[in-house]
Amino acid sequence: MTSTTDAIRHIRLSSVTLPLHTAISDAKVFTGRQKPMTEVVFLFAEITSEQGFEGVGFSYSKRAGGPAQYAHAKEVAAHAIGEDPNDIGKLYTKLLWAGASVGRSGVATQALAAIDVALWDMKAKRAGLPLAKLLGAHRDAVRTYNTSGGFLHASVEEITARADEVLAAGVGGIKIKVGLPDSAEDIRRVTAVREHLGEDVALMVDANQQWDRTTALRMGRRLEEFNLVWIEEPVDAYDAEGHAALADALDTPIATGEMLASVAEHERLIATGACDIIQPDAPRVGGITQFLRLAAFADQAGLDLAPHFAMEIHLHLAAAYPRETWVEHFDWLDPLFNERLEISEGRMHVPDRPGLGLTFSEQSRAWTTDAVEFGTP
Ligand code: SMN
Ligand code: MG
Repeated sequence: MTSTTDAIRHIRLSSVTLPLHTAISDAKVFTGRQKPMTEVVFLFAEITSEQGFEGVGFSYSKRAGGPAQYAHAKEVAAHAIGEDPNDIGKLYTKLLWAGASVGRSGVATQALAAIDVALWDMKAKRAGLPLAKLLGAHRDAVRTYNTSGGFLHASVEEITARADEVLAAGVGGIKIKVGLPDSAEDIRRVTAVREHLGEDVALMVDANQQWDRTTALRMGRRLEEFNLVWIEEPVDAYDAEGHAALADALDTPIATGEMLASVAEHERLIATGACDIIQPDAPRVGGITQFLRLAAFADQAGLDLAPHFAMEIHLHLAAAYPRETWVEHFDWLDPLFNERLEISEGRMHVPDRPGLGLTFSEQSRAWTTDAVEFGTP
């Protein structure tokens, strides 16, 4: 009879830079607030226990923050060596206090997210279950929509061509970016894409915080005719009251949350009735332990859930949410993993493999810029 307790023997942290094929632009770029995005920096965590169980996890940052997440994780990871990997809440708290001086949100907890995800991956593998089933799945497949083809640097022709490809591959919806300096051009693009897709394909738009409240209301009213699944981040991510006013004024559902860096920041969004659909990002809020707390708040408030990015993690979390959800399809991360997620009939299918069902690829090793190890291999 093996002991019911185990111990963390070894942790490997690595910083991995994923290059993007094309420089990516959303509204924040077209209004000069950000440069086009050419890469995403990942913090990988790989954990091994005394009993030989393994867990993998990741966190990430775009444009800046990746090195900081890696640096912070390096400073606190050693405190997990020797601890029982099943005590995920205890470990999150221990590492949080090890770095308490830098707070309980943002980089401080995004650094912990990679370790937290790896511990949940290990726990599900120990149970021989896909993570979604360990958490108590409500479904084996989650509605999925594609974003990676709908950015503002792409022409309408490129967007519709990519949409045809992903819809043929089984994706169930398309999200395109809006928030151009010329709102008439936004409407032209949305009109053209809706006409191309027809009325039966789910279509969402994402303004990436571009509009002020007045512009957002005017654009929201213009967009009502397109029967959109949601309008995403119409105003500043932290303007909960502004989002709430739009949610009250418009028929089209309002979605937001991706930029918020803690559960506490999302709680305020929920308390003000800021959205119909909440879009948390597990790596961004501190990992799966924090995401599950947040999902419980959202469910209690009657919100729909559509987690942001990181489909490899969020597919499991969305499958375990009581209400029908959406998971966001990006093909960007595919080269990092040996496995591919199965998509068909508008849905992404929870892998029938223990844990997240992922292993890091040789390509991810080639894109590794630094690595450090703790404990004994
Ligand atoms: C997004 C994702 C990735 C890069 C830029 C913007 C985004 C989304 O806002 O909703 O996917
Ligand atoms: Mg978005």
